[in-house]
Amino acid sequence: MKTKFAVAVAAAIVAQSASAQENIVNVYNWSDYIAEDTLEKFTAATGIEVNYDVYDSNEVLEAKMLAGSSGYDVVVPTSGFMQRQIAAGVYQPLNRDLLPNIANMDPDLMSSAATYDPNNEHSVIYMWGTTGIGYNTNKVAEILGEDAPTNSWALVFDPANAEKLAACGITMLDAPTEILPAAMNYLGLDPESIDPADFEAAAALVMTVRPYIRYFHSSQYINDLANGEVCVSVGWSGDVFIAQARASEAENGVEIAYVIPDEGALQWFDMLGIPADAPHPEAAHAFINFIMDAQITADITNYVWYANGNLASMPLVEEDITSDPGIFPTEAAKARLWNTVVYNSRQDRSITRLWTTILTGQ
Ligand code: SPD
Repeated sequence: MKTKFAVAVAAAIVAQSASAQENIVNVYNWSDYIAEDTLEKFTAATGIEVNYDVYDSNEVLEAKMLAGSSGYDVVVPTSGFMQRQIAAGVYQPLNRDLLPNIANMDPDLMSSAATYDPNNEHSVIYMWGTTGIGYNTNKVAEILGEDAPTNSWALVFDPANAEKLAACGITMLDAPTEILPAAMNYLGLDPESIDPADFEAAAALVMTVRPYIRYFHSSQYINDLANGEVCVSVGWSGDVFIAQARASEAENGVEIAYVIPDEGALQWFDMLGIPADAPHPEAAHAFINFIMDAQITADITNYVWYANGNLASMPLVEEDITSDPGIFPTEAAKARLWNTVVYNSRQDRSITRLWTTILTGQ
């Protein structure tokens, strides 16, 4: 037994030092969420090669994290999801000695994020944003008139509007923990409610507009909005602005706007974390430290149109981004934002069950 154990330990040490010698970092991030040259610049600065994969759903990331042995060194969960993954032991504490650029982070935003990760022990903010409505200004005005309720969730949750907009294409994120709270908010319920009756009421509302929704998907809408294939998307702030920029580059006459509805919207933080079993933790720290460089973060915000948590980067962010209330909400809008809720497994099962019914339309 002793010999077998010794052999296993020796093999583990060899494997560990082999992987430590690999100058690689395996990064798993949201799609459309990094500047064109960030990875190249990281490799040039550190000599570390990056393997980069993307996802567009917290549920997909969570399944991989909870299964373990993902092989990823850096991942980017949203705060509420991250909290329960931390509780499940999925992330390792960050070594701040390896993260000198953490001094660039905005203390107020980091303290908001600490609600989900006390003392920011396992994570730092990557980007943050809101979940609101992207729409094709001309098509919506053509169909609903100049008085279209573009500042309200009624645009998508009132069946009379949704029915009229169905032909030009309504889409929603495939993100139950974002769509159901928005529906609760529209119904006058607390969007942070964990009452199963409120989940049911929200799902029932979504079912009333379900026949008019072209699809539920969390990344396809960027190009579809940009090329006029769809006209209204419940989507993430930066992604709608990316659609706007793509339409403008294409000079196709499509004009896209993003709105945080007057009733309010979800505000979320996407966090950089290192899985407990990351094969290259030092390279992971080097990557996170590099991202927290003021210029690097500013370059990302300037490219993906998401707000970041890096105070030192703000003077380097383009003025048309810092002054856009869809990206940096006004104080009045901020007062109407709600937060991601950390659902327990029972609540999560009930949400998943309702969402399956919505997706299948039955
Ligand atoms: N294209 C990048 C999208 C990032 C969205 N983050 C998810 C936030 C979930 N609340």
